[in-house]
Amino acid sequence: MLTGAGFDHEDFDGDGIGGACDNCPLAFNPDQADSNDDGRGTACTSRLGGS
Ligand SMILES: [Ca+2]
Ligand SMILES: [Ca+2]
Repeated sequence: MLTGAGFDHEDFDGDGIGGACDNCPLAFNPDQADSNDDGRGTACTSRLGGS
């Protein structure tokens, strides 16, 4: 989806990625890393105990 820069959206975690584009809106992960490619940031999946 192309809704603009993405930085215009509210950035809940302050990582510079707008919530609409952030793969983990509530965790600071400016690299948007997604180690298991499930569409959710590693910063989120890791804290859920997934391995
Ligand atoms: Ca963010
Ligand atoms: Ca984030």
